[in-house]
Amino acid sequence: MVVLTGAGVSAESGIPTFRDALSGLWARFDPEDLATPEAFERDPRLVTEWYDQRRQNCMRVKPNRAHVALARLQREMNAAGRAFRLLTQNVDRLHQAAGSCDVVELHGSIMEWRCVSCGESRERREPSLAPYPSRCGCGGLLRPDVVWFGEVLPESAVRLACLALEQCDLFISVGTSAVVYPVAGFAHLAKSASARTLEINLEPTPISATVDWLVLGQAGCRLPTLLQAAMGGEPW
Ligand code: BJW
Repeated sequence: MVVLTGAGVSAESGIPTFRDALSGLWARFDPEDLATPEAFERDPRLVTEWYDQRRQNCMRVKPNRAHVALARLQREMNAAGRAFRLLTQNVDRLHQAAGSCDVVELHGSIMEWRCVSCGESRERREPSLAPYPSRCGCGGLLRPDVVWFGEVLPESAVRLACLALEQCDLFISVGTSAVVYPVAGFAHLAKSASARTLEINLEPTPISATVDWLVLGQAGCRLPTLLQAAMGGEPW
């Protein structure tokens, strides 16, 4: 089983999505100004401050019922000797906070910051990375270890994702608009491997017409309900 998550899974924890019309980050900020290597080169102060505010928000919030259900699903699948892989585009580390293991972070993590000079990358849990632009001990500029537009995804993450997709017989896409490539192509890859496909989202997306089952609604409500019906046991 392969589960792919996007920003919608963390929305109920209080992390804004990107493309939701009213509350999405891209409704208020231009990604060209903040989420590209060119933006960082142009204005590292603006970019690091914006990402540090978001990092601080990620440290304040808690996993929701969708994160918790996915962590339990992994435990139950593993206990039954079945392979399970969680792929996420989310940078907030809430899956790990809920107890998920070996999460494949396709777009990196906002909790990790990398020095553009010495290359050191590590988790930053300090209350603030001010003054901006944030700097490494070596004096080089720090950047969040996330994947910006035009950058390639981490090779190891893509390799693990492709391996899981080639072998998967059930693919579940939750809370992603399925517009950002290459990840938007994963449902298609799963189908090519003859997997059955399920999508959970508030609204239809570009992959909705091709999935076997589309469930409309909030991930924090729909996922536990579906998993309770499929797996039984204590309420999810
Ligand atoms: C709920 C809910 C609830 C809400 N319950 N649901 C091929 C074709 C076309 C374009 C390209 C292509 N290949 C490459 C590109 C360019 C580009 C791209 O895809 N652009 C498209 C936008 C057109 N891709 C790239 O640049 C990628 N790199 C790459 O391909 O390298 C190779 C290459 C390089 C150069 C040239 C050619 C090839 C890198 C992409 C990096 C994306 N980075 C970001 C920012 C990360 C850092 C940060 O956090 O700031 O990643 S952008 C942003 O989008 C973030 C997300 O991970 C990603 C996906 O968003 P997601 O998770 O789907 O969120 P939303 O907001 O879009 O959707 C939320 C969904 O949840 C909605 O559907 C809601 O309905 C739903 N929802 N509440 C359930 N409670």
